[in-house]
Amino acid sequence: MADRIVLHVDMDYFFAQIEEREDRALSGIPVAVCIFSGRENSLGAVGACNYEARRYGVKSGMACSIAKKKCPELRMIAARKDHYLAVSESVMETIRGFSEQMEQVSVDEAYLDVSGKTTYPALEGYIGSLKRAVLESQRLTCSVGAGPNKIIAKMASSINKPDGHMIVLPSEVEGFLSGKSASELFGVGEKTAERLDAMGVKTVIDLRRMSREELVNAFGNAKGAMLYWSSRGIDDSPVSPRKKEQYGRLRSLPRESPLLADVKLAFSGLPEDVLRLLARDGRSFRKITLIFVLNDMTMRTKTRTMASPTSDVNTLKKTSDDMISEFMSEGRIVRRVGLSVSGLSAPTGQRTLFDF
Ligand code: TTP
Ligand code: MG
Ligand code: MG
Repeated sequence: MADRIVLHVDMDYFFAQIEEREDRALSGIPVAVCIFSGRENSLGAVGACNYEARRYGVKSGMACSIAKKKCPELRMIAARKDHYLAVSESVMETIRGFSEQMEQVSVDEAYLDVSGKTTYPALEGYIGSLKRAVLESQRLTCSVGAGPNKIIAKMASSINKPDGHMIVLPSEVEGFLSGKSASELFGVGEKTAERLDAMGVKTVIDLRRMSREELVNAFGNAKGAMLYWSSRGIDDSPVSPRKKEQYGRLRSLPRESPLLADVKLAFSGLPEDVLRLLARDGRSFRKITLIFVLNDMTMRTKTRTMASPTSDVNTLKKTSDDMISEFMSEGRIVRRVGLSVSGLSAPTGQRTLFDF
């Protein structure tokens, strides 16, 4: 079988980069997006921070109070989760254009199997086009790792971050892994790394000296086998598309406009389009998100959650209409408008508008 080509795409400092994109005053200064647990008086934790903040030792997961101590001039911004999810959806749509064999694995990363789309000699150019497409359509940078399987692609994508890429050819896999410590190997978390360390296994090369039986005895069947194969760079797990978590569509206005009527006209038909996709997969939704791209290319979102799941077109049209009117009353100039539904479940009733 010919070698596969798998890409792992990961957005750079994702939540913080979105904030930076939408507020020019943030570029060049240390920025962190803080996530609050929702409990009253709870102290937030850093969800994302830009590379300027990282120079001061600020990291994801760190308490915001500690981050502020490490970097007193840190600009802290409260997370806008729904907005990041809407941006994530647009990013994933762009990436999907490079291969339908795509598996989204988190809000900001996805694997793509591009074996039929390009070749190793042409891969540099292919990755360049993908990165350019994301930059041009979203004004965001990402980093890409490429190799013959998911493990190698994932490990490669973080090496030249931010806005970088790394290709590991099939012939280079062995050398690529040989320089790594065991804790850098995909699938080795903190606990596993500690246990390996206690067994005298510090590097991937040490790990390769362990027999499969020894690893299975220490870590159980699944994990033991995984460590055995991944230390050799072998992984045949497929890139498998998952069921969608949201359905959406965006549309451009013929020209940017401050008028409610123009936005409503551009929006017309979107609820039917989105529900048709939903009905095809036999699902219903609870959450409606409207997306507005403004004249300065910044993006705004509005979200409303229904009391119960629905797939009714009139409910979706009426609610969206109210949300658009509310948004346009704030005096915005809009270039693109979009709709996305999420909070998906199986359908509530048998008949919908699309059952004919
Ligand atoms: P990551 O891809 O892990 O990190 P990142 O995109 O911020 O930075 P990098 O350039 O190193 O890829 O996570 C993606 C987003 O997920 C991140 O922007 C915010 C969110 N997140 C949290 O909310 N909490 C966390 O602890 C982590 C790790 C991420
Ligand atoms: Mg990222
Ligand atoms: Mg990520």
